[in-house]
Amino acid sequence: METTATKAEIQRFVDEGYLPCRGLLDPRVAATMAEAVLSIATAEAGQPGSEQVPGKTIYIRALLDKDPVFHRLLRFEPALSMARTLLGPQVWVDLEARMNYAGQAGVAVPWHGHVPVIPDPLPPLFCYPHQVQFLIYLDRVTEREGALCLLPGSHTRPDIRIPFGDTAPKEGQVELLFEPGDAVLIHANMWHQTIPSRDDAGPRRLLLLGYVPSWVRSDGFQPGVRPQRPLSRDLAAGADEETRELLGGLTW
Ligand SMILES: O=C(O)CCC(=O)C(=O)O
Ligand SMILES: [Fe+2]
Repeated sequence: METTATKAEIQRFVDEGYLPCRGLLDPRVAATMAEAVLSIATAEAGQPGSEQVPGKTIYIRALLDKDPVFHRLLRFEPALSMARTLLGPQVWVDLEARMNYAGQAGVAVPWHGHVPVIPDPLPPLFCYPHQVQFLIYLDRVTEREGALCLLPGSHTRPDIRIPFGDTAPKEGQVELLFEPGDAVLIHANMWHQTIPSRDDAGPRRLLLLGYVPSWVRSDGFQPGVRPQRPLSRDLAAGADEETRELLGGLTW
C-alpha cells in the first residue's frame, strides 16, 4: 500500500490509538453532507428501528444506502489508503452518522469503545478484530457542542473496563474540538466519550467512516431504519471488483 500519511503518523496511531486529521473533508462538501444528514434524520425520526432520543440525538446507519452524496466516501483518500496500510488491503466500508440537535444542554455519549469483545487475558491465538474509524465532523464543535474525549493507548488495554454510563474524567484523557471537515482516526477499541453540550449548542453532526477487514462480517442484526431501496445494491451491480469488495461483497 501507498499512502500520503507518514510512517511517523501511522506509528503514532498504532501506539496511541488515535490520529487527528485536520481538514480531511472540504468544508463545502462537509456542509452538503451535513444537510443530507439532517434530511435523513428528519425522515427517519420516529420510524421503526429509529435510534433517536427525541430532541437530543439520533444515529443513522447504512448511509451509503440512503443518499448518493455519500458515495464519494467509498474510495475516499487519504482515508482508504491509511486504513489499508493499517489493516491490510481487503476492507469494507461502514458509514454511519450521528447528530445532536441544537439548543439542548447535557447531550453526551458516556465512555465506550466500539468493539468490546476482546478477552482479558488475550488467548494466544486470538484473531484480533481490528477496525478503524474516521470520525468526520460536519459542524464546528466548540465547548458549547461538547468536545470528543479520548483515552490514548486504551485500544490495547483489555484490562480497562469502564462501566456503562460512567462520564467521570479519566487520567490522561485528551479533549478535541473541531472545525467542519476535521476528522480524527480512532481504533475501534479506543475508549472515548463526549463532553455534555450546553443549551446554546449548535447542531453537532459527524460521520463515522469505518473500515473493517473483509473477513470480519456482521451477517445478523442490522440496527437502524431500513433503507427504502438500498442504493449500494445498485452501485455494486455495475461496479468493478474493488468497489464490490469495499461494499462488503468479498466472500470466501
Ligand atoms: O459525537 C462524537 O464526537 C463521538 C460519537 C461516538 O463516539 C459514537 O457515536 O460512537
Ligand atoms: Fe463512539
